Amino acid sequence: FFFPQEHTLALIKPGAAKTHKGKYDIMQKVKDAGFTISKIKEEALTREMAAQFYKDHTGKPFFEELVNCMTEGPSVVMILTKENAVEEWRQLMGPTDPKVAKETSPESIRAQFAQDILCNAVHGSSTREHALQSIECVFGEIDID
Ligand code: DGI
Repeated sequence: FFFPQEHTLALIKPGAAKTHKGKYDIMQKVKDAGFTISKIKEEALTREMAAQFYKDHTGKPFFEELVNCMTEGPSVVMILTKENAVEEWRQLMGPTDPKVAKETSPESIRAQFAQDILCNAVHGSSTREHALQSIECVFGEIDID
């Protein structure tokens, strides 16, 4: 059988990446869920990069705080590869609000690792198009299998 592989950009936000448990337990969950980590690096996002990730939220009341939260320290940035990776990574992340995540998806990363709705442990691209743009923004133009 041939399953077409898809790539997504996944990120462990600074608040979670600064703790050993946050970083390594989240990466273990990624592997247990069957994703291949095609690229990984630890890097502090610039405000421009954070604004690009969240361009759909430009102008919202929480936008500045969101950019602050994303740039307060190093993030772990990964390209994850799997069939249907964009959607499956979002499922593994769980709902944006950790209170909702704990109620509806207790196995999700946000249920287990999020501090609050803004510093909610992880980020993932919402569409294939956003994934390609964010991958290029962080890793430049690269070839991935
Ligand atoms: O893709 P998600 O991270 O699940 O959610 P999103 O793309 O709708 O929002 C991006 C980030 O913006 C999210 O991780 C946290 C923040 N955010 C979204 N909705 C709210 C919010 N922050 C606050 N304070 N209130 C919100 O309603």
